[in-house]
Amino acid sequence: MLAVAVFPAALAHANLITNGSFETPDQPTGTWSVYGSIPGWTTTFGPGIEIQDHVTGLAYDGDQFVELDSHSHSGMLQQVAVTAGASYDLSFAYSPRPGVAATSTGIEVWFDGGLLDTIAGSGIGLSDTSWSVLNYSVIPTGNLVNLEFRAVGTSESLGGYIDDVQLNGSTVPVPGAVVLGTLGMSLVGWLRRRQVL
Ligand SMILES: [Ca+2]
Ligand SMILES: [Ca+2]
Repeated sequence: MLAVAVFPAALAHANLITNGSFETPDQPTGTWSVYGSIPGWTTTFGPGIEIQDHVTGLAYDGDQFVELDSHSHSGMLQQVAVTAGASYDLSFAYSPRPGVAATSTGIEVWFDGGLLDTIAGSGIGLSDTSWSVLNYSVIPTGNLVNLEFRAVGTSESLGGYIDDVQLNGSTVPVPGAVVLGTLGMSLVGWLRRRQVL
């Protein structure tokens, strides 16, 4: 019984997202490409997943990140094995593309079939990326959950950037949690510790 008690605690800190930093496939430095799929992620609509490596701004983690307004608006999805009803911390880094207005840098975050958040920061006046880390507390309803990012706003091949996507088991109980049933989503007291706008 001791092993049962200890093992889940160790697992709770493991990031469940595959290739959340978008470091594979290895994109040559100074180049970008649009992919139909990459390890861990598949295209849900649009021309595909753009990976940049030192093209227009530095990554938050490692060398590479994703811009989902690739040739035009696209979406990408990862299915993650989780425990239904357990609490998880979802986080990722977001930056507007330098020089691009907030009307064109929107990113929607969909979790468990529901819209979790919409983010759009202004890149006007930026000479490099300006990353913000966003955090949410989520409770999946099933044992296989969909996490999807979608480009929104003006579709013209310039948009918001994402990097370092993580889903970690939460060890912190959520007091007074209210489960929202809309759109089949269970979302408990999502937290945004830093506003982008
Ligand atoms: Ca990265
Ligand atoms: Ca755009």
